[in-house]
Amino acid sequence: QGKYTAILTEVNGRVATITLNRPEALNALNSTLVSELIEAALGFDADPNIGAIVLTGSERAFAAGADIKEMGSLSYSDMLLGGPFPSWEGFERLRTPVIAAVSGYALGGGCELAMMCDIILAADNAKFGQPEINLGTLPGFGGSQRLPRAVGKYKAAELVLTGRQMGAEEAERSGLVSRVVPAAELLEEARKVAQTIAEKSLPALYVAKAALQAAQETPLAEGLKFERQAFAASFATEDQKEGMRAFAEKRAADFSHR
Ligand code: CO8
Repeated sequence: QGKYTAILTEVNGRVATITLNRPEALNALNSTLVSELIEAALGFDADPNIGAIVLTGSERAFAAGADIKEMGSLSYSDMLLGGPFPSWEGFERLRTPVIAAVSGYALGGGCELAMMCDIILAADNAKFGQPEINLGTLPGFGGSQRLPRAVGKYKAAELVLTGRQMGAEEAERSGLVSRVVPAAELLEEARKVAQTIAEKSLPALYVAKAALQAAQETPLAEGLKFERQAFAASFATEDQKEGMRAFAEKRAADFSHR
Protein backbone atom coordinates (compact mmCIF):
# COMPACT_ATOMS: atom_id res chain seq x y z
CA GLN A 1 0.00 0.00 0.00
CA GLY A 2 2.45 2.58 1.31
CA LYS A 3 5.02 1.97 -1.42
CA TYR A 4 3.10 3.79 -4.19
CA THR A 5 2.69 7.54 -4.62
CA ALA A 6 0.50 7.82 -7.72
CA ILE A 7 -1.85 4.84 -7.31
CA LEU A 8 -3.77 3.13 -4.52
CA THR A 9 -4.31 -0.61 -4.30
CA GLU A 10 -6.84 -2.69 -2.40
CA VAL A 11 -7.74 -6.37 -2.28
CA ASN A 12 -11.21 -7.69 -1.42
CA GLY A 13 -11.38 -11.47 -1.61
CA ARG A 14 -10.28 -12.47 -5.11
CA VAL A 15 -10.75 -8.94 -6.52
CA ALA A 16 -7.95 -6.37 -6.65
CA THR A 17 -8.63 -2.68 -7.23
CA ILE A 18 -6.06 -0.25 -8.59
CA THR A 19 -7.01 3.43 -8.30
CA LEU A 20 -5.10 6.03 -10.29
CA ASN A 21 -4.34 8.81 -7.84
CA ARG A 22 -2.86 12.04 -9.17
CA PRO A 23 -5.87 14.27 -8.49
CA GLU A 24 -3.85 17.45 -9.05
CA ALA A 25 -3.32 16.47 -12.68
CA LEU A 26 -6.61 14.65 -13.42
CA ASN A 27 -4.64 11.38 -13.19
CA ALA A 28 -2.41 12.30 -16.13
CA LEU A 29 -0.17 9.32 -16.83
CA ASN A 30 3.40 10.22 -15.93
CA SER A 31 6.37 7.88 -15.69
CA THR A 32 5.88 7.29 -11.95
CA LEU A 33 2.19 6.48 -12.30
CA VAL A 34 2.71 4.13 -15.23
CA SER A 35 5.59 2.24 -13.64
CA GLU A 36 3.63 1.87 -10.39
CA LEU A 37 0.55 0.75 -12.31
CA ILE A 38 2.52 -1.87 -14.22
CA GLU A 39 4.28 -3.13 -11.08
CA ALA A 40 1.01 -3.43 -9.14
CA ALA A 41 -0.87 -5.02 -12.04
CA LEU A 42 1.90 -7.57 -12.74
CA GLY A 43 2.01 -8.39 -9.02
CA PHE A 44 -1.73 -9.11 -8.94
CA ASP A 45 -1.45 -11.00 -12.22
CA ALA A 46 1.13 -13.34 -10.72
CA ASP A 47 -1.05 -14.03 -7.67
CA PRO A 48 -3.38 -17.04 -8.15
CA ASN A 49 -5.56 -15.71 -5.33
CA ILE A 50 -6.59 -12.77 -7.55
CA GLY A 51 -9.20 -13.57 -10.20
CA ALA A 52 -10.03 -10.08 -11.51
CA ILE A 53 -8.66 -6.55 -11.38
CA VAL A 54 -10.68 -3.33 -11.32
CA LEU A 55 -8.88 -0.26 -12.66
CA THR A 56 -10.41 3.09 -11.80
CA GLY A 57 -9.65 6.77 -11.23
CA SER A 58 -11.55 9.54 -9.48
CA GLU A 59 -15.07 10.77 -10.12
CA ARG A 60 -13.66 13.68 -12.15
CA ALA A 61 -11.13 11.75 -14.20
CA PHE A 62 -10.20 8.18 -15.05
CA ALA A 63 -7.12 9.71 -16.70
CA ALA A 64 -6.83 12.88 -18.81
CA GLY A 65 -4.09 11.34 -20.95
CA ALA A 66 -0.34 11.05 -20.86
CA ASP A 67 1.30 13.83 -18.85
CA ILE A 68 1.74 16.54 -21.47
CA LYS A 69 4.10 18.58 -19.29
CA GLU A 70 6.45 15.63 -18.76
CA MET A 71 6.29 14.52 -22.39
CA GLY A 72 6.25 17.79 -24.33
CA SER A 73 9.99 18.38 -24.69
CA LEU A 74 11.09 14.80 -25.33
CA SER A 75 12.88 14.02 -28.61
CA TYR A 76 12.23 11.44 -31.32
CA SER A 77 15.01 9.30 -29.87
CA ASP A 78 13.59 9.63 -26.36
CA MET A 79 10.22 8.37 -27.62
CA LEU A 80 11.78 5.60 -29.70
CA LEU A 81 13.59 4.41 -26.58
CA GLY A 82 10.24 4.15 -24.78
CA GLY A 83 9.64 7.75 -23.75
CA PRO A 84 8.24 8.19 -20.28
CA PHE A 85 6.69 4.69 -20.33
CA PRO A 86 9.34 2.14 -21.33
CA SER A 87 7.36 -0.73 -19.78
CA TRP A 88 3.70 0.06 -20.56
CA GLU A 89 3.36 -2.97 -22.84
CA GLY A 90 3.41 -5.03 -19.62
CA PHE A 91 -0.21 -4.02 -19.18
CA GLU A 92 -1.17 -5.75 -22.42
CA ARG A 93 0.37 -9.02 -21.25
CA LEU A 94 -1.85 -9.35 -18.16
CA ARG A 95 -3.66 -12.68 -18.13
CA THR A 96 -6.12 -11.73 -15.39
CA PRO A 97 -9.34 -10.05 -16.60
CA VAL A 98 -9.24 -6.29 -16.03
CA ILE A 99 -12.36 -4.13 -15.73
CA ALA A 100 -11.98 -0.40 -16.35
CA ALA A 101 -14.40 1.65 -14.26
CA VAL A 102 -14.41 5.02 -16.02
CA SER A 103 -15.80 8.17 -14.45
CA GLY A 104 -15.10 11.63 -15.88
CA TYR A 105 -12.34 12.12 -18.43
CA ALA A 106 -10.80 9.18 -20.28
CA LEU A 107 -8.80 11.11 -22.87
CA GLY A 108 -5.78 10.25 -24.99
CA GLY A 109 -3.67 7.73 -23.09
CA GLY A 110 -6.54 7.49 -20.55
CA CYS A 111 -8.97 6.28 -23.22
CA GLU A 112 -6.25 3.99 -24.58
CA LEU A 113 -5.56 2.54 -21.13
CA ALA A 114 -9.29 1.81 -20.72
CA MET A 115 -9.23 0.08 -24.12
CA MET A 116 -6.36 -2.16 -22.97
CA CYS A 117 -8.76 -3.54 -20.35
CA ASP A 118 -11.19 -6.38 -21.08
CA ILE A 119 -14.41 -4.65 -20.05
CA ILE A 120 -15.22 -0.94 -19.78
CA LEU A 121 -17.98 0.21 -17.44
CA ALA A 122 -18.76 3.92 -17.60
CA ALA A 123 -20.30 6.38 -15.17
CA ASP A 124 -22.94 8.62 -16.73
CA ASN A 125 -20.46 11.54 -16.60
CA ALA A 126 -17.72 9.68 -18.51
CA LYS A 127 -16.10 11.40 -21.50
CA PHE A 128 -13.97 9.48 -23.96
CA GLY A 129 -11.75 10.99 -26.61
CA GLN A 130 -8.46 11.02 -28.46
CA PRO A 131 -7.51 14.72 -28.41
CA GLU A 132 -3.87 14.22 -29.46
CA ILE A 133 -4.58 15.89 -32.81
CA ASN A 134 -5.04 19.16 -30.88
CA LEU A 135 -1.46 18.76 -29.62
CA GLY A 136 0.00 18.22 -33.06
CA THR A 137 0.32 14.49 -32.69
CA LEU A 138 -1.73 11.29 -32.78
CA PRO A 139 -2.68 8.50 -30.37
CA GLY A 140 0.43 6.57 -29.28
CA PHE A 141 -0.89 4.03 -26.81
CA GLY A 142 -2.94 1.97 -29.28
CA GLY A 143 -5.88 4.34 -29.84
CA SER A 144 -5.68 4.48 -33.63
CA GLN A 145 -5.90 0.67 -33.70
CA ARG A 146 -8.23 -0.24 -30.82
CA LEU A 147 -10.78 2.55 -31.26
CA PRO A 148 -11.69 1.56 -34.86
CA ARG A 149 -12.03 -2.06 -33.71
CA ALA A 150 -14.34 -0.95 -30.90
CA VAL A 151 -16.53 1.67 -32.60
CA GLY A 152 -15.88 1.16 -36.32
CA LYS A 153 -13.56 2.98 -38.69
CA TYR A 154 -15.77 6.01 -39.44
CA LYS A 155 -16.67 7.04 -35.91
CA ALA A 156 -13.07 6.41 -34.83
CA ALA A 157 -11.85 8.62 -37.67
CA GLU A 158 -14.14 11.44 -36.58
CA LEU A 159 -12.92 11.19 -32.99
CA VAL A 160 -9.22 10.88 -33.83
CA LEU A 161 -9.17 13.55 -36.57
CA THR A 162 -11.30 16.17 -34.76
CA GLY A 163 -10.37 15.42 -31.14
CA ARG A 164 -14.08 15.51 -30.19
CA GLN A 165 -15.07 14.02 -26.85
CA MET A 166 -17.82 11.40 -26.71
CA GLY A 167 -20.17 11.08 -23.72
CA ALA A 168 -21.07 7.87 -21.89
CA GLU A 169 -24.35 7.24 -23.75
CA GLU A 170 -22.70 7.62 -27.14
CA ALA A 171 -19.83 5.39 -26.01
CA GLU A 172 -22.29 2.69 -24.99
CA ARG A 173 -24.26 3.00 -28.23
CA SER A 174 -20.99 2.70 -30.17
CA GLY A 175 -19.88 -0.47 -28.41
CA LEU A 176 -16.94 1.01 -26.51
CA VAL A 177 -18.50 0.51 -23.08
CA SER A 178 -20.60 -2.40 -21.96
CA ARG A 179 -22.81 -0.49 -19.53
CA VAL A 180 -23.46 3.02 -18.17
CA VAL A 181 -24.26 3.40 -14.47
CA PRO A 182 -24.79 6.41 -12.16
CA ALA A 183 -21.41 7.80 -11.09
CA ALA A 184 -22.06 7.07 -7.41
CA GLU A 185 -22.56 3.37 -8.16
CA LEU A 186 -19.69 2.87 -10.60
CA LEU A 187 -17.11 1.28 -8.33
CA GLU A 188 -19.64 -0.97 -6.63
CA GLU A 189 -20.96 -2.17 -10.01
CA ALA A 190 -17.45 -2.76 -11.35
CA ARG A 191 -16.55 -4.75 -8.27
CA LYS A 192 -19.71 -6.84 -8.67
CA VAL A 193 -18.72 -7.70 -12.22
CA ALA A 194 -15.18 -8.43 -11.04
CA GLN A 195 -16.47 -10.60 -8.21
CA THR A 196 -18.62 -12.62 -10.62
CA ILE A 197 -15.61 -13.16 -12.87
CA ALA A 198 -13.19 -13.92 -10.03
CA GLU A 199 -15.32 -16.85 -8.85
CA LYS A 200 -14.84 -18.67 -12.18
CA SER A 201 -11.99 -21.07 -12.89
CA LEU A 202 -8.79 -19.02 -13.25
CA PRO A 203 -7.30 -21.25 -15.99
CA ALA A 204 -10.59 -20.95 -17.92
CA LEU A 205 -10.52 -17.16 -17.51
CA TYR A 206 -6.93 -16.98 -18.78
CA VAL A 207 -7.72 -18.84 -21.99
CA ALA A 208 -11.08 -17.13 -22.53
CA LYS A 209 -9.31 -13.76 -22.26
CA ALA A 210 -6.58 -14.93 -24.62
CA ALA A 211 -9.19 -16.13 -27.14
CA LEU A 212 -10.99 -12.77 -26.99
CA GLN A 213 -7.66 -11.04 -27.59
CA ALA A 214 -6.98 -13.35 -30.53
CA ALA A 215 -10.30 -12.17 -31.98
CA GLN A 216 -8.90 -8.62 -32.05
CA GLU A 217 -5.42 -9.46 -33.22
CA THR A 218 -5.57 -12.34 -35.69
CA PRO A 219 -7.48 -13.28 -38.85
CA LEU A 220 -10.64 -15.36 -38.21
CA ALA A 221 -9.08 -18.68 -39.27
CA GLU A 222 -6.20 -18.24 -36.80
CA GLY A 223 -8.54 -17.21 -34.01
CA LEU A 224 -10.78 -20.22 -34.64
CA LYS A 225 -7.74 -22.51 -34.56
CA PHE A 226 -6.64 -20.99 -31.26
CA GLU A 227 -10.13 -21.41 -29.79
CA ARG A 228 -10.40 -25.02 -30.91
CA GLN A 229 -7.07 -25.94 -29.29
CA ALA A 230 -7.81 -23.96 -26.13
CA PHE A 231 -11.26 -25.52 -25.79
CA ALA A 232 -9.82 -29.03 -26.10
CA ALA A 233 -7.03 -28.15 -23.66
CA SER A 234 -9.56 -26.96 -21.05
CA PHE A 235 -10.66 -30.61 -20.76
CA ALA A 236 -7.30 -31.29 -19.10
CA THR A 237 -8.18 -29.05 -16.12
CA GLU A 238 -9.73 -30.17 -12.85
CA ASP A 239 -12.08 -27.21 -13.03
CA GLN A 240 -13.67 -28.37 -16.30
CA LYS A 241 -14.41 -31.75 -14.69
CA GLU A 242 -15.76 -30.05 -11.56
CA GLY A 243 -17.83 -27.55 -13.58
CA MET A 244 -19.56 -30.21 -15.65
CA ARG A 245 -19.99 -32.61 -12.70
CA ALA A 246 -21.55 -29.80 -10.65
CA PHE A 247 -24.00 -29.08 -13.47
CA ALA A 248 -25.07 -32.73 -13.63
CA GLU A 249 -25.42 -32.87 -9.84
CA LYS A 250 -27.47 -29.64 -9.82
CA ARG A 251 -25.11 -27.78 -7.47
CA ALA A 252 -22.78 -24.78 -7.68
CA ALA A 253 -19.28 -25.55 -8.96
CA ASP A 254 -16.47 -25.33 -6.45
CA PHE A 255 -13.47 -24.42 -8.59
CA SER A 256 -9.95 -25.15 -7.35
CA HIS A 257 -8.42 -22.94 -10.06
CA ARG A 258 -6.43 -25.92 -11.27
N1 CO8 B 1 -1.07 16.22 -18.75
C1 CO8 B 1 -0.61 17.01 -17.76
N2 CO8 B 1 -1.41 17.74 -16.95
C2 CO8 B 1 -2.74 17.64 -17.16
C3 CO8 B 1 -3.29 16.84 -18.17
C4 CO8 B 1 -2.39 16.09 -18.98
N3 CO8 B 1 -2.80 15.24 -19.96
N4 CO8 B 1 -4.63 16.96 -18.15
C5 CO8 B 1 -4.91 17.81 -17.13
N5 CO8 B 1 -3.77 18.23 -16.54
C6 CO8 B 1 -3.63 19.16 -15.41
C7 CO8 B 1 -3.86 20.60 -15.86
O1 CO8 B 1 -2.68 21.10 -16.42
C8 CO8 B 1 -4.25 21.24 -14.55
O2 CO8 B 1 -3.08 21.46 -13.80
P1 CO8 B 1 -2.81 22.91 -13.10
O3 CO8 B 1 -3.95 23.04 -12.13
O4 CO8 B 1 -1.48 22.74 -12.45
O5 CO8 B 1 -2.87 23.92 -14.18
C9 CO8 B 1 -5.05 20.17 -13.85
O6 CO8 B 1 -4.68 18.95 -14.46
C10 CO8 B 1 -6.56 20.35 -14.01
O7 CO8 B 1 -6.83 20.44 -15.41
P2 CO8 B 1 -7.64 21.68 -16.05
O8 CO8 B 1 -7.47 22.90 -15.22
O9 CO8 B 1 -7.26 21.75 -17.48
O10 CO8 B 1 -9.13 21.13 -15.87
P3 CO8 B 1 -10.39 21.47 -16.79
O11 CO8 B 1 -11.58 20.89 -16.08
O12 CO8 B 1 -10.41 22.91 -17.15
O13 CO8 B 1 -10.15 20.65 -18.17
C11 CO8 B 1 -9.56 18.72 -19.49
C12 CO8 B 1 -10.13 19.26 -18.17
C13 CO8 B 1 -10.51 19.05 -20.65
C14 CO8 B 1 -9.41 17.22 -19.35
C15 CO8 B 1 -8.17 19.39 -19.76
O14 CO8 B 1 -7.38 19.25 -18.59
C16 CO8 B 1 -7.43 18.79 -20.92
O15 CO8 B 1 -7.71 19.08 -22.06
N6 CO8 B 1 -6.39 17.94 -20.63
C17 CO8 B 1 -5.53 17.36 -21.62
C18 CO8 B 1 -6.24 16.25 -22.39
C19 CO8 B 1 -5.31 15.71 -23.48
O16 CO8 B 1 -4.95 16.38 -24.42
N7 CO8 B 1 -4.92 14.42 -23.35
C20 CO8 B 1 -4.08 13.76 -24.30
C21 CO8 B 1 -2.65 13.83 -23.87
S1 CO8 B 1 -1.52 13.12 -25.06
C22 CO8 B 1 -1.65 11.44 -24.82
O17 CO8 B 1 -2.37 10.97 -23.98
C23 CO8 B 1 -0.80 10.55 -25.71
C24 CO8 B 1 -0.69 9.15 -25.14
C25 CO8 B 1 0.34 8.34 -25.89
C26 CO8 B 1 1.56 8.01 -25.06
C27 CO8 B 1 2.38 6.96 -25.74
C28 CO8 B 1 3.71 6.74 -25.01
C29 CO8 B 1 4.49 5.59 -25.60
